[in-house]
Amino acid sequence: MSVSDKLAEHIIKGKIDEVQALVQSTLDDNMSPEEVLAGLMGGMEVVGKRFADEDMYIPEVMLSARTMHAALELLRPLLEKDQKKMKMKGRLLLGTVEGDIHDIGKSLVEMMFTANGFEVIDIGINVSAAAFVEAVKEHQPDIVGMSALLTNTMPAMQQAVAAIDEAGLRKNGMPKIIVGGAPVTEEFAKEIGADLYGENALEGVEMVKNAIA
Ligand code: B12
Repeated sequence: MSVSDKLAEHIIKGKIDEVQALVQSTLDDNMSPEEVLAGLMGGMEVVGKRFADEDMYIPEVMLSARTMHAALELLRPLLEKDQKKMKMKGRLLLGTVEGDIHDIGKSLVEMMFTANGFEVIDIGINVSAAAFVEAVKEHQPDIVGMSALLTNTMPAMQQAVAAIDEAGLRKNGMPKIIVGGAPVTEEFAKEIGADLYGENALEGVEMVKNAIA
């Protein structure tokens, strides 16, 4: 079994200690953090499929999610290591929208933006439209990022975008609003008045870099 497959298997089986030990040893063996991440993501993909097929249930999926977070924490310092040398590119305010508690994708977005020289303010999960508005007032971000993983929380994303506009907080095209998450599409992003859409965390970084360059 390849190292990537073993990493994936630990995620699927929710083996926190084992995944941390393996991540550490593969990094010590000079496997790149990006390759390790790809192996871990492979595991989450299988979890997603098994969940959909009712081959895995919520408690097991939660354990896999916790395992993924534990593994990501080990990658964080490596992915973010060059960040201090960079001039800050902008401030991203990031949250998962109201009704939604999925946060693994958001964590990746947070890490990728930090790794690329952005300051990230993560306001967590289940963030209401009003809480987004308050946070925009408080932190004055250059970019607002919203994540939604459930089809039925996509309207909350629309409400958050509308609330920011209604509060008069998006003037002259700033802050840029970027949305993402498995059910979100570029078309939906346009429809709700978001500026940008990223299919994944890295694409999100590229979209934002181009938009605020
Ligand atoms: C893990 C998981 C859970 C965990 C979450 C734990 C946690 N801490 O996050 C738990 C068990 C709690 C959970 C609960 C539920 N879940 Co769930 N869950 C998943 C699962 C298996 C994986 C999600 C994940 O972490 N993927 C890995 C990450 C890396 O991917 P990602 O989040 O998509 O992020 C990537 C991109 O989307 C993007 N991205 C994400 N956000 C953003 C934001 C920006 C700005 C940008 C640019 C990019 C971006 O970048 C990331 C990659 O780089 C998915 C299956 C799937 N295929 O997605 C189901 C899934 C999302 N869940 C689902 C459901 C139905 C539920 C529940 C309603 C189940 C229930 N009956 O209670 C509850 C809802 C709870 C709630 N209110 O939110 C459905 C949603 C169906 C739908 N379309 O509405 C899915 C698709 C499973 C399925 N096939 O049925 N879930």
